[in-house]
Amino acid sequence: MVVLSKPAIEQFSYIRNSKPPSTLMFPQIPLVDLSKPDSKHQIIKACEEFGFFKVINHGVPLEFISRLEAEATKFFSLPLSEKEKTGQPQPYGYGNKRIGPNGDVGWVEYLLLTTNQDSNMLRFLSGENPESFRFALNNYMTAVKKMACDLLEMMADGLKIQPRNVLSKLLMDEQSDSVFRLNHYPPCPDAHALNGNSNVIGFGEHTDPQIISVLRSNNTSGLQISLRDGSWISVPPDQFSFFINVGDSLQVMTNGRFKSVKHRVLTNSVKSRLSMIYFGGPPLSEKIAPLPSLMGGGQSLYKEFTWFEYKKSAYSSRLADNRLMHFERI
Ligand code: GA4
Repeated sequence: MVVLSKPAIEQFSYIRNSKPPSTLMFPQIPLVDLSKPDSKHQIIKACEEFGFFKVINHGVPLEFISRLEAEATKFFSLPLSEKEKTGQPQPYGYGNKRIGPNGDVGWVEYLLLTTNQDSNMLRFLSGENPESFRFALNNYMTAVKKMACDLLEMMADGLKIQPRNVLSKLLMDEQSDSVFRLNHYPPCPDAHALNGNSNVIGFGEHTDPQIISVLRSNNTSGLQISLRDGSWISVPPDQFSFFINVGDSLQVMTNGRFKSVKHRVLTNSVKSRLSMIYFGGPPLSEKIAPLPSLMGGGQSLYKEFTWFEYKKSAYSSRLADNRLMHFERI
């Protein structure tokens, strides 16, 4: 997967978009500076309008980021047979082109890990020095989880919900069903390159099922988000910042006030893209329902369900499916 040749690309022509995607560079992606006193209001606005924003002055040490990036690059440069020792993704492990269990494919290889201590996959990591990979992962995940919790507390404040840890406690719970993903998109030279983005799908359009996702990538473009009108905007890469997605569960907990954002990744025609994503999820037994103070005396837009039920249904869906539809009240 690391060295790509033209015939290899043609072999996987089924992950090509039939027509070049229509993309817009505007409007601007909301930017939240965590060092500013009004950042909680900016977060609320961004979650309502886009379900997506970029964070600067986040407090995650750059050393943790570059250390994990170096370890991930080393891992993806290993021979395929070594990477496969990590185990087939069921759903956790090393995956190549196949995403999920229902036939989705992309021009991507990845490592999908659970962050849950009980079933901690980090012990299966292969490579020359799994210990230093594990160390880098643990440092990075701890710092990013802390930032995700801070953001959720700022959201609770901005929404005037008490207690302020009502959302963050779900990620802090020992049983939190959070996931970590490293995605490597090898360069994909393509005749229809658009501003450095090719029209080959790296990771197809989808929303994230969890509460919040925290993404960091290297300086290679490819990520796009969908706006309400169905158009796609390219997110300029920024290796020093984080990008935050509202997940389906947070959409439900805010009774639709925050929108989970549809996004996708197009491959780059010349550069490799490497992204690291923390998906903050609740414990499996947690009921996912609108927070009472956000109902304003009105009805829940959703039927009641647990995270286990939602996850089970997600794993029988295709990537692009609208997973929340089955849980909406008519
Ligand atoms: C999308 C968000 C996360 O990457 C993920 C993905 C998961 C997987 O790759 O195993 C899913 C996808 C994601 C949603 C629908 C199902 C499950 C692939 C798929 C087709 C790890 C997650 O939690 O949901």
